[in-house]
Amino acid sequence: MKNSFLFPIHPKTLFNLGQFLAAGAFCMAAGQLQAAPTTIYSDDFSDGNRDGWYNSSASAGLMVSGGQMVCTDPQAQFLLYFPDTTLAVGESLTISFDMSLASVGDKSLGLRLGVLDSNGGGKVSADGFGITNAIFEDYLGDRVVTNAGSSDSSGTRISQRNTGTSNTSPLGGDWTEFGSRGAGIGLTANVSYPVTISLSRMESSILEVSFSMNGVLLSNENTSPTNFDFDTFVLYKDALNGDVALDNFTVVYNSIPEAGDAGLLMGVIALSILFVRRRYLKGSALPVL
Ligand SMILES: [Ca+2]
Ligand SMILES: [Ca+2]
Ligand SMILES: [Ca+2]
Repeated sequence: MKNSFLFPIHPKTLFNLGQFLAAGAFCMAAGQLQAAPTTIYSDDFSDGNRDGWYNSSASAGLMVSGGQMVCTDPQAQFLLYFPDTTLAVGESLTISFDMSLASVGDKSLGLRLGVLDSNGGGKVSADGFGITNAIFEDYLGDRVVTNAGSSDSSGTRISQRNTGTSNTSPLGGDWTEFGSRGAGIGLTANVSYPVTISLSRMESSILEVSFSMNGVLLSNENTSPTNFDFDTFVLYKDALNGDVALDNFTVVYNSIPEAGDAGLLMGVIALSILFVRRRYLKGSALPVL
């Protein structure tokens, strides 16, 4: 066979391989348009443990009971740290869970949900950290505040957290609002509601925050976001509401695969093979590498 020593693979085989790699490069490039969901935290509390959750009050106030996590503190605040996740353009983070209240109070801003970033600051590592704690001063992120009841002029609001020495409550303090509706969410006691909070980086400087619960959907764009990375979820409820129970808690990162480099490499290999095949079929000498 011609050039069998220098060219042990038949050129037609290489041509087919070149086509295959070119197709692979195209598919990987196209794959960049598709976000791939990865669950980075999940707990249905069936194991009896509240892994990773910390309570602002004494440990006994936050327990796993009946396959749910229940907080019996009148003024409840508890948090979870999940893997620090930075959103690129096109990526999103979705936090989903089921939530119920043993009784529903008509309290302005009486239910608060935050998706924050510890921002290089400290992290709580034990229960009893309090409603305020200096460790939270530099936390960034977003919150939804609402009235678990329905009649409330303060309504439901989405805001971005500002840092500062006075900002020692993770869900109180200084916030910049970018979305609202003029009513609470009208929960019924002892009904389990699916809750979803999604943060989507639409453009380099646009973060869309969406909140869904009990038929209420609030979705607004923050056009001056101060951060795109998150590692903390925190929930606060006022004493006018009864015990709060969470279940089926998940944090899902919808990422865009970093396929650009691999796709480019495959494309270069494919073109090289096609070039070699063309030179070979013309009877030219193989390129010296
Ligand atoms: Ca668990
Ligand atoms: Ca459960
Ligand atoms: Ca971070």
